[in-house]
Amino acid sequence: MLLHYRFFLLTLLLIVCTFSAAQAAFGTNWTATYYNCTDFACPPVVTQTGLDGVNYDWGTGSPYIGVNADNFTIRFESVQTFVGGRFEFVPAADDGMRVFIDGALVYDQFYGRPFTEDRFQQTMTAGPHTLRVDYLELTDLAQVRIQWFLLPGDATSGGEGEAACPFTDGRLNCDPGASAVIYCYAYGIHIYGVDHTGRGFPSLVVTPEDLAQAQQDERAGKENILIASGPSAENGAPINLYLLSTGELQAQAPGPYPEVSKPYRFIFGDCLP
Ligand SMILES: [Ca+2]
Repeated sequence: MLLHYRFFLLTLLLIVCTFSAAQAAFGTNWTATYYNCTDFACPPVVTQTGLDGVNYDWGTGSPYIGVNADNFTIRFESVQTFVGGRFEFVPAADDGMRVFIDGALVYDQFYGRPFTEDRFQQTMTAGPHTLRVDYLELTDLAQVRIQWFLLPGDATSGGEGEAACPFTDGRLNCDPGASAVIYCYAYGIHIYGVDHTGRGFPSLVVTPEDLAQAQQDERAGKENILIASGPSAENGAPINLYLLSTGELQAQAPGPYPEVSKPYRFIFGDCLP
């Protein structure tokens, strides 16, 4: 049934938006383990599981029952699935933090300091990666956050209205100025909204099951079927992926200036198994 979709053209209708980036949780199913010491060399007080994102501001208070208001540490751990590409990570903390990706230390500012937001870049292969964030609070205010954004890929060829863009590590559209980028994998399609600074923001994941359901709806006579929806990078408004009655897929990012929308067409083969 899915084979039918291998030959669809993917048309993107990309509309420029002008608002500030939306906040969102970065990563799912985080585990947080709390310690009443500043070096993790003491028994843990408590462990939380199933947390969405690492984004906390405790002020001068305790982060959890039984945990100190000062001189504590928290170890956040999770496994996140990335699309392949170069990412910018944005760690921020009062006091300090360090970050490990797949066990390798990639950011180390684990010391007393006022709130500081930093940035570092990391190339991620497609698939699951382990993330670990060690957070340190000494005195006064306590805050920790980590975010990551897909950076624009290397453009090679292709253009507006053409299907000439080759796959690059799964990426379908290769226009560095596009307001969304599409990655295509055996386990589904990932669409990232791109904000005005060029950072990619996870928008929606379209699974083979989503596409199969859309095909069922198409056979039932429905038209312009909404397959999936997710937040845009610019203003959090949804990026919608539709199955059109023409058999094309179309992504729409709603915005105030439809006259500047740019259509892109892609051969949708190679996308699904
Ligand atoms: Ca502090």
